[in-house]
Amino acid sequence: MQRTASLDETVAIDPGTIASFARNGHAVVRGLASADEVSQYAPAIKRATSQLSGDTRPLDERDTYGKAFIQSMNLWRVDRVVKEFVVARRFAKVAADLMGVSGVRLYHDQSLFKEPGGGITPWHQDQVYWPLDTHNTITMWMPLVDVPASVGSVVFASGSHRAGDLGGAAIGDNSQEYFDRLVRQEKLELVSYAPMRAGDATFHSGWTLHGAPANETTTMRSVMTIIYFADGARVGPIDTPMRRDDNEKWLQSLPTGALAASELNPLLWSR
Ligand SMILES: O=C(O)CCC(=O)C(=O)O
Repeated sequence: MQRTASLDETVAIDPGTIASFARNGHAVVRGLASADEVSQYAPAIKRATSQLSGDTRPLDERDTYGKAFIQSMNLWRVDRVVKEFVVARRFAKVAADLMGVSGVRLYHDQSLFKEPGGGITPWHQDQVYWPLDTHNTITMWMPLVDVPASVGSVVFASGSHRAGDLGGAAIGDNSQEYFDRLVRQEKLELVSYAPMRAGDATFHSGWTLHGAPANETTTMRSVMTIIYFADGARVGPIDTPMRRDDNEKWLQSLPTGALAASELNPLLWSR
């Protein structure tokens, strides 16, 4: 299909959204891509997701994390149409504007397809996985299909990013139990932006506590995400097996202290 969309055309984000992101650690930008633009990229994202998806077991043979979604990563490396979507200046500029930084690099992309009957996404904080020495990290989460309130769309704990590492460790049954208790004890405010239209996008900070309910519908919740960090950030401590694994996969094993700017981390937006 000849693509007419130009995801390099940028949009302005209103100051209220930027302030809300700083305060809460999450925000929504409705209509960041049009339905027409999404339809020009979704087929390639779906194909690459199938190509890269490792776990082909039926849902009932997977653990809690495995049931949450089909997860495929760095799709931009296998498909040039997906690459256009992932390196889009429009998305990267919003990421930079929300964090208030002058440039952003790619950490990695990932598609998260919550299957019909797929389970909860356990509570977690992304940055426990990331060996980056900055708090200026952000994920764009964009559904490729309309997501009604009955499908698992992300729930964010407002303000949780300000505390940094809350101690819940890796995503799974333990993090779910740990953070469920924390949410109740601390009476954290929970926010979801459902329902969402294809092309709406949420953004959350690397330390924002989040999870998602199960998908109790018969429709696949197809979502594409892009993770960015502030240009100039350095590789942080590689102090856990998870961070070692991430360092090898997304930062080409750069050592602690090096500029986080490997071949896999192109500069996607700079003022
Ligand atoms: O899509 C989901 O269910 C969870 C998303 C998520 O954890 C993330 O994008 O960091």
